[in-house]
Amino acid sequence: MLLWGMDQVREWLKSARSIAALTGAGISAESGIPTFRGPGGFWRNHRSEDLATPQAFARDPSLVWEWYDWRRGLIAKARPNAGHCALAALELKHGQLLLVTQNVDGLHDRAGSRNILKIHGDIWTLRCSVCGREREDLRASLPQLPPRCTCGGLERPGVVWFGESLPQRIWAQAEQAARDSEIFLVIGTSAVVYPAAGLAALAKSSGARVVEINVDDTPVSAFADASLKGSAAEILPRLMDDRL
Ligand code: BV8
Ligand code: ZN
Repeated sequence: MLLWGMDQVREWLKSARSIAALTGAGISAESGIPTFRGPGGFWRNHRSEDLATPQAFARDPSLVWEWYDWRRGLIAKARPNAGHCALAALELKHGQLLLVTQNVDGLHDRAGSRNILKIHGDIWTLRCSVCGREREDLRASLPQLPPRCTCGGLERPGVVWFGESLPQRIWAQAEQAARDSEIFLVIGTSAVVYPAAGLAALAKSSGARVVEINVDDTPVSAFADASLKGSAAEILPRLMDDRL
């Protein structure tokens, strides 16, 4: 299958009526946030996937909260990078960009993106595990771990854990965005976590051109129309730059 290069992708983006993008941990790597499966994918010898589960929280809520509090601290010190900013600029310029992110770090928001579907939730949201009350708490380090709700219930991070279903309405919008897209960008994701990883194939089977941006090959590389190898913070600004 013929693979297209940067220039062709830039042309596609200029003429596309609808663009959707799926992002993963790789887009935040250059902001100093460890990815899930890269070298930083471990915390105190725990696999991320073992800590991000309802079972781990039931077993040891303090340990799980120490991990999330550590991640919140890292993210609070981080800044959106050129990759996040390029997507925010594309949304502004194009108006029809829908951003589906697996990241819970909030860096797309801080970069100025607005049309964001957070299919795995948000680390800055806390939810009571008893009454379900949700609140936003932006303090980098929480005064009390685990935090408690006004009802006395344990609060948990407002993220989707492994074995938990994604928020239905947001997921339905993400699937529709994949179906409606003419260009579907797949940026910085290893494409192994489902159902998110299935969006690229859904876009492809709905007639979209799939463009992957990753430093490495992934299962999407096999059917992408363009697979641009390199870092998101380097490639995305160049794709958006019409002076080039
Ligand atoms: C569910 C929030 C219904 C929490 C996360 C079908 C087949 C197999 C398994 C399943 C299946 N369906 C369901 C499952 C189970 C499971 C799953 O997919 N397991 C995997 C591990 C096999 N899925 C679920 O449990 C989902 N729920 O299906 O509910 C149900 C329920 C029960 C049973 C059946 C069905 C819920 C999944 C969501 C979990 N929550 N995050 C938190 O963040 O703490 S997932 C989390 O991990 C992230 O959000 C993200 O989605 C994923 C990590 O993946 P990536 O973001 O891609 O990051 P990764 O480190 O892997 O890769 C980084 C990539 O970037 C690499 O490719 C690298 O090369 C690249 N890169 C690095 N640097 C750069 C770069 N690219 C560009 N520039 C750079 N600079
Ligand atoms: Zn409560």
